[in-house]
Amino acid sequence: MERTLSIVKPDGVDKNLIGEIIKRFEGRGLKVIGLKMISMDKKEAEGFYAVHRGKPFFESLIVFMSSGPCVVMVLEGDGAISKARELMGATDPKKAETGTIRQQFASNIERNIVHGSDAPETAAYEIGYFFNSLEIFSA
Ligand code: IDP
Ligand code: MG
Repeated sequence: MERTLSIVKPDGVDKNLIGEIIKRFEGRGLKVIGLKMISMDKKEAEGFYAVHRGKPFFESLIVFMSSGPCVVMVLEGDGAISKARELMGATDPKKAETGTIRQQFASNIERNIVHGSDAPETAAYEIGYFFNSLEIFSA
């Protein structure tokens, strides 16, 4: 069993894609074991994306991620990290496989609808960033 942190980003919430995205994760056999809507200020978004500090797209990414509410969720299942990322598609929607969330719905490489952790260590950090143990419901 593995856990991953996913976010429906502000553009995904704005486009009414919360249900669509959760449906795809659940349809792939991933269990939603934590879920909430939040709104990050710039400091909170910077903390979440700290690994990207210094990159050319960092400032713009922080403005975007703090521009409106997000839905954050913890998903659990075998291979949860790679399954979620497969469903999301590549970071750049132009390079994302047909039928993936980003290929179908994303506007551009920044406004790409959804986040998913990329490794067990980052998943642990990202889950702990938004959820405490009382907010996660594992079988
Ligand atoms: P990922 O979300 O597919 O894991 P990362 O490389 O971790 O991609 O980048 C984090 C987020 O930063 C992306 O989802 C996207 O919103 C934004 N981003 C990444 N690369 C670029 C870029 O080259 N231009 C603008 N935004 C970017
Ligand atoms: Mg990433």
